[in-house]
Amino acid sequence: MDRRSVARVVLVSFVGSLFVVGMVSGPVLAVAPSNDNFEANINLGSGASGSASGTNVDATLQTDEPQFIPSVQGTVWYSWTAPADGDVPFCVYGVTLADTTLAVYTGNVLASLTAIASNDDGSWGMDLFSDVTLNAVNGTTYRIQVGGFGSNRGTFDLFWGGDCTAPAAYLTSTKVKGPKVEVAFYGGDDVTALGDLTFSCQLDAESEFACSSLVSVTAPSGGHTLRIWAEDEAGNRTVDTLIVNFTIKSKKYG
Ligand SMILES: [Ca+2]
Ligand SMILES: [Ca+2]
Ligand SMILES: [Ca+2]
Repeated sequence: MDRRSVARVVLVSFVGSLFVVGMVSGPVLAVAPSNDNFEANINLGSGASGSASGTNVDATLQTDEPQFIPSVQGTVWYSWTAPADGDVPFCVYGVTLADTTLAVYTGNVLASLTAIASNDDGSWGMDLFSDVTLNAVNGTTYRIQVGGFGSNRGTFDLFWGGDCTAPAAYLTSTKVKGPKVEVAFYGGDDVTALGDLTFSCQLDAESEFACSSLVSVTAPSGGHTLRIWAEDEAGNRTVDTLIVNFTIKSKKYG
């Protein structure tokens, strides 16, 4: 066998081996996010505010990993160092991740972390996303654990240091009295104190007006819609409009 033939045999054997390796390895294996493990956390730096996009697809729980509720699964990790003393909100919103969890710890060893704050479903609203407010201490490094509730996996956005989201407006009661309707409502927000929220109302297609609970409007007989929005101190406005449908029945008010 001349040198060229030997080279050809070697090449064919090598390609054959690759093929066999390919056959043996079978389907593409799941690849966990780079920050699946606590020790490989992504450093967010020490900015007073910021955001990061991530995923917990194929993320796992480690041995000795803290779960603030047993349903915390599929976790990924971040670190952030406080640039000053003070309250700093952190929130995580799912993009394709339907039900998030969020917990913050201090410490350098997974098995002996100190829990600082945690949340499953937003403390200010009624969604499945998560937010906490850290009473941050200048120079302290916080370990941030983003997870999925149970089997929930997907992509998410993590925010800190700002007013994370728009407030929500909720209905308490609706009372029709003759030509008037009285609507009681309240708001919820992640940062702004409830007493500092402002509200706008709109009857049917008329102009918006500043309002507060209890709002009373007069309308002719027939069906009507009152729309209500809340606004927080950062100017975020309710995404899901509170819609109150009512009917003025008395003909003498028509
Ligand atoms: Ca993990
Ligand atoms: Ca949740
Ligand atoms: Ca807000």
